[in-house]
Amino acid sequence: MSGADFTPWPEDLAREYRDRGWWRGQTLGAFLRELGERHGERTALVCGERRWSYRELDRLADRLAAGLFALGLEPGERVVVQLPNIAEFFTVCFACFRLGLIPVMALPGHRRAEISAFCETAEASAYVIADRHEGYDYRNLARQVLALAPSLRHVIVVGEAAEFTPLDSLYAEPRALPDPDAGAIALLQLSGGSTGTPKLIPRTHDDYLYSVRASVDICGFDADTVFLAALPVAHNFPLSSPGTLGTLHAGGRIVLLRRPDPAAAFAIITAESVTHVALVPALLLVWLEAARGERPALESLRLVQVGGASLAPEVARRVRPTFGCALQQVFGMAEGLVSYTRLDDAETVIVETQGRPISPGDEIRIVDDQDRDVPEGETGHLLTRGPYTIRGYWRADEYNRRAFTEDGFYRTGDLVRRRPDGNLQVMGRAKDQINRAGEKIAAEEVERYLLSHPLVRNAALVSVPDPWLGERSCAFIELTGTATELPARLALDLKLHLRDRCGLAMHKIPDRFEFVDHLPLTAPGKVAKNQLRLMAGATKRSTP
Ligand code: OOB
Repeated sequence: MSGADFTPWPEDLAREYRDRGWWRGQTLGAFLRELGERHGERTALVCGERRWSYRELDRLADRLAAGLFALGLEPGERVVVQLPNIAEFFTVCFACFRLGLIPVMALPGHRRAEISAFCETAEASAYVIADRHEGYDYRNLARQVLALAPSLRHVIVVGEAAEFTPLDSLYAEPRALPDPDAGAIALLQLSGGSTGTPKLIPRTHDDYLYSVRASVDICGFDADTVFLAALPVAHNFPLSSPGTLGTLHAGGRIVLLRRPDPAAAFAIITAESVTHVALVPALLLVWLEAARGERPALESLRLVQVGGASLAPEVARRVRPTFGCALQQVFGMAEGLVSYTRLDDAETVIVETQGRPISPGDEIRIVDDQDRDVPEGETGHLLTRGPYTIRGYWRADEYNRRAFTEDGFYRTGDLVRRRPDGNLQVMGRAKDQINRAGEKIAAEEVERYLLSHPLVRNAALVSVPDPWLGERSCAFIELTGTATELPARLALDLKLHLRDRCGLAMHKIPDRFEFVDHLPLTAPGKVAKNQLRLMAGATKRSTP
């Protein structure tokens, strides 16, 4: 693999991480093998009516790895995996890990723009989808993506495959396959990003498994854990913090939820005696609201983890009385660093802070705009490096020079302060991103697509506070002289442009449009986004 695919940790640090037992030289494929042997007939996974034991999961991964090998896919090749919360997500990922194929963790909401960008950046050889999910036909998406991604040789479908390869046809007689190198890339996570094109995050077997094992210890997952996967399983939080992989490591049981609406969630929590669940604040709010008045019988719940976006203390305080269980705040990023409040922390710490990093090897710096450390307790930019934080994005040499310091610290783009008790508090964000219900939107990406509309001369996307989603997006548009339509008509036209012509995921379509004669500029001539945020807060909505 070329140096640009993956920036390695310096050799002396890598040695230290191994010496301290953090990196154990185990691949994710071997991890499942060990679990299959240790937990055999215990239930690993519940998906609707299906219940798979650890042994079955292990065996299915072997059979699918053999089938992918027979298709001609070779170690190191990339596979874009876009599946809802179904059991096949795990057979596909573990089959990839066994074979040394690298899954790219796409989310169900991604559409042509995102998937074709992942295929192009990763030079993906295969794309795995479900036939339909939530009324959307992914085979149509695959047809569009195929036309744009010359590297794609296979589209593999869970369910009705149409002209593509049915996943079920690939289960073959297991064959001996060489175990990949544990220091190699296991998977490519997606960055929330702040640039025009999505960035891919190379995570190695060694570093990813370390974060999973250490998270299990911190979060108290054990063989009695029944983890409800309510968020999209490919996301780093429900996958590894400790998430589904942590549940497997602990010998517990994963329960997959296809749609996280509270009625379905509460029913399955009761039916399966769910003990742990990971939520984003927006989803927590919906669940809290649904549980209002009549407290649902959720006696089995022991821990609700909340992360991905800022959780207001007044909302955090409602968790214990409403659900009768503990809360844990999780501040993490797909690039690596994860910070947890601890289970035995005082209630005020759990409610008011985002906790402490996983590892003694996590290095944290809080700095000003010139990269100088701010005085203890003050707010600054969070920089981090450590045994499970990447040193560079996948094939992004130029961007890496900005996103990392010379000595390898990742610039998170988050503004934090550290309290005297050592707990971090997220105070805001310096990166040009909108955090909409935990889904990250890179402003520049949406602006680029808006600018491709013939009536748009300039565009800027900013966040607006929202009581339910945390943040909504508002697009400020400077029109070319020729536009004569009414604002509502123009807004609709722009939405359709983004969705249909650009093929952008729905969560990136601006929630609101404002049309202005001129975008305000700062002295150096950049769009004054702070001013736009104030304007967005002050103006009434011009379009529904
Ligand atoms: C998680 O990962 P990503 O990659 O989707 O997003 C990372 C960003 C952080 O840099 C921060 O801006 C924001 O999401 N964030 C939070 C937060 N947790 C994440 N902002 C405020 N409070 C929090 N608790 O979102 C992620 C990955 C692993 C575990 C948990 C979350």
